[in-house]
Order: sequence, then structure tokens, then C-alpha cells
Amino acid sequence: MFDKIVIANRGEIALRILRACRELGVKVVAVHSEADRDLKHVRLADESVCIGPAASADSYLNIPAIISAAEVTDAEAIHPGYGFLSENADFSEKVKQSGFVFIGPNAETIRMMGDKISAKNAMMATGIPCVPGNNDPLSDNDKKNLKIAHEIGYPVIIKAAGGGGGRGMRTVHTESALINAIAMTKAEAGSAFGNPTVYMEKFLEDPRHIEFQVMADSFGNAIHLGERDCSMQRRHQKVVEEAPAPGITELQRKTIGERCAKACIDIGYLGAGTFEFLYEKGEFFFIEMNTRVQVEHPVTEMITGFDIVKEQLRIAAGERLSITQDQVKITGHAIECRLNAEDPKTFMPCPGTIDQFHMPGGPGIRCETHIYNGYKVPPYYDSMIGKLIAHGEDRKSAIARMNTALSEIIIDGIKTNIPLQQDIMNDSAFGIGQQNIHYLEKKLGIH
Ligand code: MV4
Repeated sequence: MFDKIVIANRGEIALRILRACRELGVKVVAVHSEADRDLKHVRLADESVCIGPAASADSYLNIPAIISAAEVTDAEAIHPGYGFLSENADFSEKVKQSGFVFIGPNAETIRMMGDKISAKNAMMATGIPCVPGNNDPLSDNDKKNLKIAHEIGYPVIIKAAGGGGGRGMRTVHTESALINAIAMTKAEAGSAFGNPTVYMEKFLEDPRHIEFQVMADSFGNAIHLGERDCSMQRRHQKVVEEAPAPGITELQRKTIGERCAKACIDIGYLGAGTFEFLYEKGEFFFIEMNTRVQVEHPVTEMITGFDIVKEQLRIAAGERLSITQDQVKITGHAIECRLNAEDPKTFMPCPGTIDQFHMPGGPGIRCETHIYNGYKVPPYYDSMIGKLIAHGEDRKSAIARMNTALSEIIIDGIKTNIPLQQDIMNDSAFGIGQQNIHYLEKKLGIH
């Protein structure tokens, strides 16, 4: 195991990684911006290094500053968390070239998954079901593009190869709108991602977002840890996640999960990863792969009893996967509510000082947050200030525990989305697991 690592992130995930390090006896170097000196994990870390001004571009995205911090503290590895540099292939490469271990997959894998066309082709080659589409960059030949769309059947969706996470896409419902939509998406993709390449898929109207968690080691072993339903989202920001996904059968889990694990072996995947699918009318369609630990990893940890972050560290240190697929057992149901410092009605971020914080507790409750009494939520970063996770013997019990915890938690001084989360937990469609990717926006009156 490593002696010391750098955590190249902030907030709740930095604290989560620090806790995993403590359990494994690994020393922690916290790197932080000038605005983040008071972060909980910075105070708990063995060492800390200020890597630049508040703006992310000057600190958490500053590759030379982070690598320098690893050098001056004599650390062995860098954990990128999620967001920031976590899926930056150049970062992974530079970390390695500088003699450190990047806690995640290698640069080539990140690069392949960053290009949504190459990701899809790699997945199709290993037998993962994908959304019907052309699976190649679209040319400038209007006639050919009309033919492709006709073969797929309207509605279709034009997606940027360099996009993902909801950026750079456009739906097309009629032939007359196709040519312009391709030109527009190309132009936007060119300026947003520096890559105008686009591809075409069948547009699925009312799918659910279901993702499979995988872990792979450097000895050719891979496991899946089941799936999560992340359909409850607003503007591509997940709001509630749960595991297992309501209505997914044991056989579906085994079939898709084992294909994901096999895909990891086929492509030489390393560490934690997520296969994102759209699920409609009983069928799974791969859309993207995330090559990082995700915000919602705790729901999987709660139903499997398996520590994903500790395993990331073990795998990066060259150890074998600590369990086999047979040892993965799913127990009960877990739900995660993201806690955001935002206006519950307008969704505007609401940074400020937390006057009072009471953490909820009781059976099956886990609260992942870096906030504390007197902590000042800075205005420079994502508004997520924590996550509340409830585990129960079944979905009903998990919802009941979440409701109890939401009524117990006190966060005074700033506005939060707790009222919205309470509303969702008491929503009748959510109560019977009927959510899809459009459900929350419709409920909120966004069309
Ligand atoms: C789609 C789709 C419907 N059909 N692809 C949005 C985020 C990116 N990961 C892929 N996305 C979508 N791709 C086809 N062929 C609908 C979405 C989509 C979506 C997907 C997952 C979660 C939330 C979403 C919200 C709007 C659209």
C-alpha cells in the first residue's frame, strides 16, 4: 500500500478519500485553493499545500501545481476524486510521467471513453448493447446524413463526440430539421470542446438512466457491483440516486453486469468505473462510460457492504481485487439525496456561512459532508455540500429512513434543497419507482 497520497479534490469527496486513507494507514496530502483553507479534510490531513487562487482554473485544474505538491511532499500517488481533473487523460499521463501513480485508469482508456464515438465502438465490440445509430463521425454529405436518419428512424439525436453529461446534443424530430441541426451541433461542439465531430443515434423518448458500477484490477480480474437508478435529475444534475434500480430483475442485473465486467477485461480497464445506460421498455442501451469514482457511489457501497474508494487505492497500489463476483451480495435498498446550497425554488446557488449544523443519524443513515458549524460555503465551486444516504431492508424502509433523516437534519444560515428532497421522497410516482429522466423536470414545471 502507498505510504502517502495527494487528494486532488475538495469538499465531501476529499473527506471521503481521506477516511479511506486513514483506514488503510495511508498518509494524506490535501491540496486546496486560497478559498478552501478551512475545508474539513484540509484540517484533518497530515500535510496541506495551497495550490492557487480560488478559481478552479488556477487551483484544482492546475496540473503543474498539483504535481509539484506531490513532489514537495514526497507522495506516491494522486487521487483525482470526481469532476475537476478526474477524467482528464493529459493529467493521468503527466502524473505517470512525473513518477506518480494516478488512482484511476490509464490515459489511453480515459481518452477512449472521452470520445463518445470510440467509447461506443469499443463497447459494441465487446457485446454491450448500444443505442441504434451510425457509430461513426457524420460527414458533410447531406444526402448521406438524411439516409442515415431515415434508416435509424425519427426522432434522432445528434451528439458531439467530445460531449457527454448532457453537453452538445440536439434532438431532431423531422427530416426538414436534420441538416440544420447537424450544422448547429457541429458548430457548438467545435467551440465548446475543440472538436466538431458529431454522430447520430435513435432518440429514446422516455428512458430511465441506469448505470452499472464496475471495478477491475491489473491482473485481468473485474467485477460488477450491480446498478443504480439515477433518473431523478434536473438539467443533467442528478438529484436522487438509488440502488438497486426499481424493477430490474436478478437476471437483467447478472446479464448486463457480467457483460460490463467482461468489457473491462477486454479493454484492460483499471480501477472503478461506471457504464451508463438508457433503459426503456425492458432494454438497456449503453451511452457513455465514466472513468472515475462517482458522487453516487455510496448507494452501491450500502447495498453491497463493499468499500469502493478503499478498493480504488488497493488496485492502484497493484493489489488484486479483494473479492470475486460470487462474493458480491446485494442486501436491501439504498437511496441518496444530494444536499445543495441552493434556493429550493429557483435553484440559484446560495453560498454563505452555516450557523448551525446537526447531522442526522439512526439505523441505516449515512451522511457524507464536509460542512460543520461556522463553515463558510464558498461561491466558487459546485453547490453540492453533501449527501444523505439511507439504507433499509427494502425500498419502502429506505424512503422512510430518508424521510426521518431529512426531518432531523438542521442546516441553518444558508438555503438548501432539503424541502425539494422531502417533496421527492413523498412523491407518489417516486414511491412506486416510476421515475424516468424527464420526471423531475415535468414535476417542477420545466418543459
Ligand atoms: C440520449 C437520450 C435519448 N436518446 N440518447 C444526456 C446526457 C448524456 N449522458 C446522454 N443524454 C441523453 N442521451 C438517446 N439516444 C437522452 C439523454 C438525456 C439524459 C440521459 C441521462 C440522464 C438525463 C438525461 C436528460 C436528458 C436527456
